Amino acid sequence: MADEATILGQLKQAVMDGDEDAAVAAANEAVATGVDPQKAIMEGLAAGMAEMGRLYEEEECYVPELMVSSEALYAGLAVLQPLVAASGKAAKKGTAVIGAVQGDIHDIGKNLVKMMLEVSGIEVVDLGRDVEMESFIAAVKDANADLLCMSALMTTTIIAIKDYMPEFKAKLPGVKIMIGGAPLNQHLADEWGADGYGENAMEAARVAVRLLGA
Ligand code: B12
Repeated sequence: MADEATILGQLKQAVMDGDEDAAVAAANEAVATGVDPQKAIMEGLAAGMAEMGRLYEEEECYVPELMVSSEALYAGLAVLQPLVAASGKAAKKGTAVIGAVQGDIHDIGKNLVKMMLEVSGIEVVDLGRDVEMESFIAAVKDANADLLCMSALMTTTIIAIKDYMPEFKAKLPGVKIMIGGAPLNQHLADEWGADGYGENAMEAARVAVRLLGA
C-alpha cells in the first residue's frame, strides 16, 4: 500500500490532471490507508487546485482546464467530505450564513470553508454563489444566524463587501461578519470593519469558533 505522502501527491496530481476517476481512486486509497480525510482534502485536493491557480496566473493553463480540475476536486471531495463530517461531532456552537458574493461564481474555497465550519459544530446555511448582498441580510434574519461569511475571489467583486459593510452593521446588529478569498487579507478586513478574516478553511473555522465565543 502507498504511504501518506504518495497518496497526497496522487490526490494533488488527479486535480491537476482534471482526472475524476483518479481523484476518486486516490480518495478511496486515502480512506483505506487511514489518511486523515481533512488532511487529504486540504493537502491533496485543495493543494492541486492552488497549483492550478499558480499555473493559470503564469498562463500555463486556461479556464477549461480549471473547470475540469474543479470537477476532479469535487469528485474526490464526495468521497472524503462525509468522513470529515462524521469524525467531527462537535457540539453546536451557532449558525452561519455563507455565500460567494454577487458577480462571483468561484465557490471551491467557500465550500471548503463551509465544510470546516460544519465540522467545528457550526450550522451553515449555504446561499451558493453570485449572491446579491441584500439576500445575505434576508438570509441571516431568516435563520437568526450569529455569523455572516462572505467569500470573494476577484478584485472586482470584493468591493461589494466594502460598500455594503455599513448596511450589514446597521441591519444585522450583533451578527459577526467574516470575509475571505484570495484578494482579501486581515488588513482589508480590519479597514472595512469585518469581525474576522481567514486565509484558509482551517483558519476560518478557528476564527469563527472564537467569534462565537465557544
Ligand atoms: C478555479 C478558478 C476558476 C473556476 C472556478 C470554479 C469554481 N466552481 O469555483 C472557473 C474556471 C469557473 C473560473 C472562472 C473565472 N475566473 Co477564476 N480562478 C480560479 C482560480 C484558478 C482558483 C480559485 C480556487 O478555487 N482556489 C482554490 C481554493 C481552495 O482557494 P480559495 O478560493 O482562495 O479559498 C480559500 C481561501 O481564500 C479561504 N476562503 C475562501 N472564501 C472564504 C470565505 C471566508 C468567510 C473565509 C474566512 C475564508 C475564505 O479559504 C479557502 C479554502 O482554504 C483563481 C486563481 C487564484 N489564485 O485564486 C482564478 C481567479 C480567481 N479567476 C479569475 C477570473 C478573472 C475568472 C473569470 C472572469 C475568467 C474568464 N475570463 O472567464 C471567470 C469568471 C468568474 C466569475 N464571474 O466569478 C481571476 C480574478 C482576477 C481578479 N479580478 O481579481 C483569478 C485570480 C485568476 C487570475 N489571476 O486572473 N475561475
